[in-house]
Amino acid sequence: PALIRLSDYRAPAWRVETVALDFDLGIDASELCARLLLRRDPAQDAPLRLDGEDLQLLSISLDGLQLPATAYRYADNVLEVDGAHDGSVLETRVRLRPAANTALEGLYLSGSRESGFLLTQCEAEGFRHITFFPDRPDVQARYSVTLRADRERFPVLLAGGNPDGAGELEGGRHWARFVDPHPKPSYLFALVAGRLEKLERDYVTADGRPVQLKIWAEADVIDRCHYAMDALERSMRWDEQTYGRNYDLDVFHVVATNDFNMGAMENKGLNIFNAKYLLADPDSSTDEEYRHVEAVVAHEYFHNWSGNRVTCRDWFQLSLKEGLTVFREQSFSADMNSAPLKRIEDVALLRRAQFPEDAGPLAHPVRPAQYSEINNFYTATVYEKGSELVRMLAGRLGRDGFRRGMDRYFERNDGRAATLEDFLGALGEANDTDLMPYLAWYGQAGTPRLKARGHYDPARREYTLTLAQHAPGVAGKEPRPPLPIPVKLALFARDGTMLPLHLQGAASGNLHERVVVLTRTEQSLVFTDVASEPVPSLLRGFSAPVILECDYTPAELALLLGHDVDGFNRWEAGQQLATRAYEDLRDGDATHALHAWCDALARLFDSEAIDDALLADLLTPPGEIELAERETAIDPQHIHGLRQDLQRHLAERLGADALYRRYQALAGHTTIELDAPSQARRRLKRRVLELLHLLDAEGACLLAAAQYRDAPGMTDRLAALAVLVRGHADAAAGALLDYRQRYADNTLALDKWFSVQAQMPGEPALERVLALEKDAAFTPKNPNRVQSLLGAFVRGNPSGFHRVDGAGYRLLIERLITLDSLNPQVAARLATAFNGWQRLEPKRREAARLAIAELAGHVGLSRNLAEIIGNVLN
Ligand code: B3K
Ligand code: ZN
Repeated sequence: PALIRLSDYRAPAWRVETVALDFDLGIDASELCARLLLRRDPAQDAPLRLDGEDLQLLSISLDGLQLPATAYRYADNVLEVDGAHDGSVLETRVRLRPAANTALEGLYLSGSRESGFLLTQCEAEGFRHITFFPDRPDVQARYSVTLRADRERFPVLLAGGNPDGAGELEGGRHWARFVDPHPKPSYLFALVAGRLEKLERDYVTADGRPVQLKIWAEADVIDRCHYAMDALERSMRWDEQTYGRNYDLDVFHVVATNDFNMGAMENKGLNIFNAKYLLADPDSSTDEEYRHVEAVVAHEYFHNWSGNRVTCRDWFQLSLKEGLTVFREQSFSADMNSAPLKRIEDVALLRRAQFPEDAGPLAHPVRPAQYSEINNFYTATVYEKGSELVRMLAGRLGRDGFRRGMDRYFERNDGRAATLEDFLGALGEANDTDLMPYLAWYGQAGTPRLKARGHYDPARREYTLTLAQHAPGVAGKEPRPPLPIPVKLALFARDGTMLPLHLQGAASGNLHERVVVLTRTEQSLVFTDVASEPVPSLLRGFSAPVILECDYTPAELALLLGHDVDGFNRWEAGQQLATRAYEDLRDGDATHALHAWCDALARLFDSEAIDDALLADLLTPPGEIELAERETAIDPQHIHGLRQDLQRHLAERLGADALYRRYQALAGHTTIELDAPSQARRRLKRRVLELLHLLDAEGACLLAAAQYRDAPGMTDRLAALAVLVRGHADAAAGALLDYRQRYADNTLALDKWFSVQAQMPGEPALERVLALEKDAAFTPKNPNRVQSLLGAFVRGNPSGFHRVDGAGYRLLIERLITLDSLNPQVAARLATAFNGWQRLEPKRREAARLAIAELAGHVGLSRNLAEIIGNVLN
């Protein structure tokens, strides 16, 4: 398939000034008349070409005259029209088939024909499935949308923009019109029609605009939208206070659907959410899910400025809106909750999802240079690494400087389709500094490595820290120029206190922490007046998305784990120490790190001073995916076993008595409250129960069964269920049966029932997945359900999926073929589970290669799946 390249970008030859859409909505067939006022770029003489995929064209006219068949051609997803000029009005009528649309892109049906509703999804290129249009983000038009439908079947009619009239029609039909005063790209168009209930709240923006906030959902779940409404209000206030950004329409609609390809969508004035990220109540949502709802509500709301008011010139600039908006959401969540815990969670995600992506055949720069299918580039790299790049810039400019830069960026690019150069340019100019060197970060794939080594000279009381950066190797490419890498650092004395920093050549001051921006391949920093050999705490708060290599001794890491005041780096020291401990066990030749890790955690376990949630995180070693990243002949089952051993050692060191005591103390406080201490207690309780299970499976399963039975909310219930299922406990069957019945009508809760089983470790998982596919509630047509069963298995269960007999791989390719014919986006995402197969141990590698090659040879794969498989194989 053809590759689209950034270097081929040309401004559009034709733009659309206004567009009037007139829909006649029906489940099986909908008709749409689109009237486009066209503007021509006088400098280009290209004919009028509009995108349109699988559209049934009913009629076409130009400037009021029906066009003869000789005056236009529709082939290969392009409609070419003769005779148009600047100011022409093109009118097309098309017929759409929403109920037959299983790809969930364009106009489609959510739920059943009887009670479901119609909705649209246009990003990235879905609008061309709705009508003929220059479907690219640098064409921004003013929309007016009229919806007509049967009143009884479609009582609620919504589109983006402000309401502009509604009324009755003959034959039990009605209409509603919406006009959006803000020009927008086609990917932000949306409509919703059907039977929905709403929650409403009045809001007044800081600049005095009254806004009606309306959250819509099907009747049975509308009561679970209150938390989202609160989160929305918090997000709006925060963006006013932090960035001075106000909402800009009279209404803000948010709609929940069970049938959605991703998390949510920021359509102008009409956000559409996967119900998973909008509904929350204590009986069906975990604490983590509450946090996700808050984060995604904020993310989509923040897009109103970072994405909608200022959009992307082309899809290569996707991170301009996504990386920036993830960063804004992360800052918001840090302000609303615990900043260090949020940072830990985000970096853990980066390492689990983005680092492996960046280290394998699917690696791409934050600004890719080419793609075949843009939907394949909504990746952890564009989102999460993109956010890390913005974080570096924000750190570089400081709070006020970053705000100044963002004000400049919004002001200068409002209503425009911008590029990453526009972003760096505005931030830099507002601060009289050149940020263009950071562009290099956007253009190269791979995670850079940072090597640190320290040398202490007691006679001169000098400590020299040498930092060297290594770009990830790319065969046949010239060496890359060095990147700017901000390194936030501190020095610790051996008693755990922080030393004042006297950095040679830098302005003095009694600083205990500073940021040094590395700009060369290798740089040495000399600290003077250092009384004794220090322990450096580097990259504090994860100040740059790199892999740090520093040859700490286990005792030094234990010191940071015990004393670092940067919550993130404290956790980080523990992670590194745990990784060393893991290697001790793997290589079987030493136990220094293992003892240091267990001892340090045992001390913290008894200390009163530490927050329960942070303690829970400290007691958790890096996950199996992260541990695998460090190996070259990966055997996921072996890694699973070693990691279990590692945790068993820790549990033994903490001791059964202490663990039981702690569990009982935490269990005594069980509530469903969402305040931070209550959430923290639940998190630690879960962790303690898991550790207990490794020491005393029988005893822990009794506790888990009781916890399952008596749980006041989902966090405790699911934690208990997971311990039973993962421990292959006898009591698991009863609890699973109970859960299945209890939540028979609760789609989101049932998803977790599928996931928890798909993640049972080891060989038995595959048979369980096959059995669960036969459950009446399983359907390949619902993305959440597919994700909860197959996604959880292939991407969240390495020891279950990577069977040595290759059965996991064969299952995946069979399912991919079915899924691809229904929903290419879902299939392509699932296929990324093959990433990294080249580093499996030989047996599994060969089994994986055979399976992937078979799939690659299959005819008729979608462009989405073909691109992923093609890249994975290379
Ligand atoms: N912008 C959407 C993602 C669209 C994905 C298209 N395949 C959600 C978000 O990032 O906010
Ligand atoms: Zn986004």
